[in-house]
Amino acid sequence: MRIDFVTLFPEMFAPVMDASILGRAREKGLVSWGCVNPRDFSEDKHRKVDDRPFGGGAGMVMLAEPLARAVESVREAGSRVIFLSPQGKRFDDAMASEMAKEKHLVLVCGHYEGVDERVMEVFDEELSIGDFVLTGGELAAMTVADAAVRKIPGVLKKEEAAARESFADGLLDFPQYTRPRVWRGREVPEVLFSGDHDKIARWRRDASVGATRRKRPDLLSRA
Ligand code: 4G4
Repeated sequence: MRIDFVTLFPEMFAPVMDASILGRAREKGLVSWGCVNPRDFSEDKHRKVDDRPFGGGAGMVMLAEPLARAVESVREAGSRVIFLSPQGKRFDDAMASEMAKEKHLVLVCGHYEGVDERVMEVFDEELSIGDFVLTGGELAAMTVADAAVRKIPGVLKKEEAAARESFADGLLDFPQYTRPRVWRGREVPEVLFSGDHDKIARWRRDASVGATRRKRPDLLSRA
């Protein structure tokens, strides 16, 4: 998969996109990414990318033309161009699974008070990672990229892949334990030492359902 981020702040991306599992995915050739900066497409001698809103009010609005040109410089037949915004459709794990099958994602990051409404037609869809406002779309774009890339076959090792199945069944993860067997007087559940793998699987399923009922009852009614 190829991912292009359209962003005024390209320096934000390498520390996230080249670290840990995403970095390993890139080294393996499973994903490649790059940034395109609307500032490089500004027609203005001061490389201006924003202006004051018509009708007045606080803050600045991103200019349509540099943003459109930046998108058009990377978009190809078959690209999926996604704008991250608080007004978008809520992103979830099922969408991440669909996205993992794409050849080319273009993730567009807004800034200031938002973008000129007329540029929206260059985007295929508008997504939100949750009901909160960020200073810019970069963290939302990288969140979407991370959730999609980890679903590409071969990105996760076998032992890492287990965690994927858990959310896919609509339940929260069961609790995990590691050494020491007793930590500050708190013991690991005995069943995990039983060696009875069916029994352990049943205990984990029950623990998943219990955790979901307590922490996220809204997920249970949907499942
Ligand atoms: C578009 C319009 C995404 C983008 C306005 C982006 C939250 C999300 C932005 C803005 C974002 C999200 C600057 C308000 C960038 N904030 N929930 N900010 N703002 O996915």
